[in-house]
Amino acid sequence: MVNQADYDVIATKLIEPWEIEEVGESIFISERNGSIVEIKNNNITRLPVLLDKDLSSQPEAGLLGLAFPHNFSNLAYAYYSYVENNEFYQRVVEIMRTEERWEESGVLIDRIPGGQFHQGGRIEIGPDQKLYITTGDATIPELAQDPTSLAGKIIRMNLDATVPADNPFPNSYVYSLGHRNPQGLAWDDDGNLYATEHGPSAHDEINLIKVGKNYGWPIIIGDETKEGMETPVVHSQENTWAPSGMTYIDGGFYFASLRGEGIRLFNPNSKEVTLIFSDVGRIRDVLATEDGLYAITNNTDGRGNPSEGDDRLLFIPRAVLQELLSM
Ligand SMILES: [Ca+2]
Ligand SMILES: [Ca+2]
Repeated sequence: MVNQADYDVIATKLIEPWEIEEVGESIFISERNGSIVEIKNNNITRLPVLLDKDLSSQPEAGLLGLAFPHNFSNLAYAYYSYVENNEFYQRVVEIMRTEERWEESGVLIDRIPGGQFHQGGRIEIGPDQKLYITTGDATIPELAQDPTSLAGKIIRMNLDATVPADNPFPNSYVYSLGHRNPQGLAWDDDGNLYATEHGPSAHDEINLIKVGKNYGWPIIIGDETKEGMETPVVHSQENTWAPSGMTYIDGGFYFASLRGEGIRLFNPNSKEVTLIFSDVGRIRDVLATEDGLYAITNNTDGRGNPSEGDDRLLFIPRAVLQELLSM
């Protein structure tokens, strides 16, 4: 376990933070109410994001995923939930930074189904420079098995919003299907993609995502098997992790846990999952950098018990992680 003395508090009073990104000297954090916080050389600035649609305040919704191209100057990508004619949707957009704010400047994909719960919302640029997006089943489980629906999928697109020529289904963004509510994506050094997924009452999953495969929801859960469907690499059995963001460094996958309060380490060789950090409440996202592991708590969205200074950005040095891995 990481001890109290082994981590630092980098920022406090974040408001419903969702995702962490690092660009150059800056750490960016999305906040579900529609802001982006930047932390640079101990300075914290918060800019509003001007969006073309009315941000949804449904549970688990709002301004969610963020991704930055490697040549970032002022254009990035974001995933957000919105309301239109009393229907809930999500879209992935390009956002542009100006002096005073961020502004929506283009739409990459629209009308991803939203619902009462299960909005997905993690977006990451993969080692192949494609944009990967997790979507939830929007609380309509059968949509996850419908290859024509964008709900309950992992989606893959080019950064110009076209469909990659090597996607598994012709003219489709769908990369894998049969997901309930995946909220974490990370690649190992060999380019293997793993995803976390919220299961139905426990049975939370870590899946090795292979192109075009079906991950079973709502037909199989836990250890169940079925022809043509993938069983998770590991799942939480009768326990609850409520896994959200995931990251990879030095041979280990680290993932945030909400109801299972803390950070867990998934070892892809042993397939073991170990709680390595706790006692700060719910954790929404983690990000590994050259220096170590950043994590954001998630205690201010009504489902947690906020402590003084919540929500907070925490940092665990890489040497502390390496010591854990060697044990
Ligand atoms: Ca991201
Ligand atoms: Ca599954």
